[in-house]
Amino acid sequence: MSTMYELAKKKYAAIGIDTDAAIEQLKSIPVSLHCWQGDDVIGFDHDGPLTGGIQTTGNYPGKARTPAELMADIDKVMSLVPGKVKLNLHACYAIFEPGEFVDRDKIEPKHFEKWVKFAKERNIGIDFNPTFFSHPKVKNGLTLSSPDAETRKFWIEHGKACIRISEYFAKETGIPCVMNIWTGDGFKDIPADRMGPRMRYKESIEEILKQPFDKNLVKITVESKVFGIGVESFTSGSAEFALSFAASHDGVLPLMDNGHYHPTEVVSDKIPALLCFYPEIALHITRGVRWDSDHVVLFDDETKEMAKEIVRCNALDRVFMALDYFDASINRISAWTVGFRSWQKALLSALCTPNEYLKGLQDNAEFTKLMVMQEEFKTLPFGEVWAEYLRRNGIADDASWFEEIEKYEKEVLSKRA
Ligand code: RNT
Ligand code: ZN
Repeated sequence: MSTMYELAKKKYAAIGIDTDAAIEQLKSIPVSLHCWQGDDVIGFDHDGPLTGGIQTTGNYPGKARTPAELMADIDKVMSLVPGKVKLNLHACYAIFEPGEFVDRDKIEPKHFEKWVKFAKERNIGIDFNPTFFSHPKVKNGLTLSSPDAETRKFWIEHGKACIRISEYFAKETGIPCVMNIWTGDGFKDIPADRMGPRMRYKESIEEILKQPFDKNLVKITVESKVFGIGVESFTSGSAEFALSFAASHDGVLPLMDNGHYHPTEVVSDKIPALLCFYPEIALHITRGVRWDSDHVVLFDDETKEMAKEIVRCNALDRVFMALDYFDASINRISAWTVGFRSWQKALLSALCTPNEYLKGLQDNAEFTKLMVMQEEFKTLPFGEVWAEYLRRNGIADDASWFEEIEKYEKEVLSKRA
């Protein structure tokens, strides 16, 4: 054990923190790694661009073009991050046989067999997302909330197919699958009817939920969003809509993406509010810069605050954590790696915070001391605990991971011209 870590451990022990226990605990907590950082949210089931309320920017060379490339890239990331990975797939990442095409309302578990093999070989679980965007059947910007019955039907069938696939993932891997419903449905300009689309959205999700499934195996979540690119004035799946839907439907959980609120709202404050009511909740962890820009997650204040809330609410087993961002302007493997490591850092830092002691100060109204101590703890030698966590995960404890990426870029990514 390094002497530096030994010293850090003592410092933490003095404030009642067992850093060895924190390290052990974090090792077993799954965090979902989004496959879509690897190819700018394109997938394999269509040739067109990304459309429907989200946007990637940048044209950094080397994006994955095939399932084999994407899997190799995910492997590279997994070799550079500590902690327990779960794989997050989107329906548009279905893998067809050469010459085969199956539309989204008809996809089956067999189109994800290769992903299941990939997950099983790595002993990881899979989360899933129906893809309600980048498709010709998005009619006038609407899917499940469209006034056109045929359009709604197509997307309802897609949702049901995705529940069947999610259940297949859970059964095959032995790990429950979180299936998240997000649509970009909305309007660019002021609508004349706000309730109609929302009633249709509600009824459509209810139709999807008629697909029988085991609620212990598949966790359905509904993700809200305040606005999107091209849907600045109205979204069907607003925050109130998603929360109320989850609250009133058995087995449905709310999913909060921290890029999906007004810029002065913080998800860290919403986490404990929802935990008062829901047995489980889900998160998309991202970094919005002025808008839902999906920048790479960093070890910044709000990221730390979200992790702190999960830990101090004793809710690590009640919050499904998934990364969700896509930066196409920098090396994608690096984007993935930095984001995953940042969230791991935030969790470890939260586990190394004397939360009970600080709560005590708050309850005793010792607000001066609370501020003083919170500031004191910020400069504890956390870097040494993080380095030890990396070592115990078999990961280099310095920045050499980036050299690996530079090498991979030279040898693999640069050849994908
Ligand atoms: C979009 C939502 C959604 C997507 C993924 C790809 O704003 O955050 O979660 O990012 O489904
Ligand atoms: Zn999201």
